[in-house]
Amino acid sequence: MSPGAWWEEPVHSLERVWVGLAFLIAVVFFSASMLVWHRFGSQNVTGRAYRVSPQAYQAEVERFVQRYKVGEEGGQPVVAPPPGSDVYVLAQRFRFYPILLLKAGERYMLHVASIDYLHGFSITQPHVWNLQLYPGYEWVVPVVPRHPGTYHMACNDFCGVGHEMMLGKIVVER
Ligand SMILES: [Cu+2]
Repeated sequence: MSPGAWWEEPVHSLERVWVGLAFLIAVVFFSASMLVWHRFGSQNVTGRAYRVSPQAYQAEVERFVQRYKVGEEGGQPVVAPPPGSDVYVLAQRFRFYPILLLKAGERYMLHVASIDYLHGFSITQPHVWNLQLYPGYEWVVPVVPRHPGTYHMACNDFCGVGHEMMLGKIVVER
């Protein structure tokens, strides 16, 4: 070892301890964020998207509405699907269709698609359901609406004159 070459000295045992501790903390935080937070956190929902034609999707939504319709509100059907089932929302300029009536704490498979242009589907609090609806693709997202209340999803992708009035409704009952 040449004189003054500190970098060639062996690592001190305390330094090994500190490196080990830092590594352990990194592992703990990584696990907490990737495993625990993903399971219990209130971040945005995740799902899969499949190719679908506007006609096929519209027909599917219509079947869903006919099957579980329980009423009407402002010219829109109110649909109450059973817990555990597939539920459908269709987006088009400038509305979301139909109105959903869901049970708090139950799991649903939420299908959402646009049948014309690019739209957004955004509920922010307390459920974070934020999806971009690219025409030709159908989102299938497992959701559990935990909090009873009335929620309005807004279109958050500008889609033309009338975009600002594009609001849908989901009612979550106890
Ligand atoms: Cu829109």
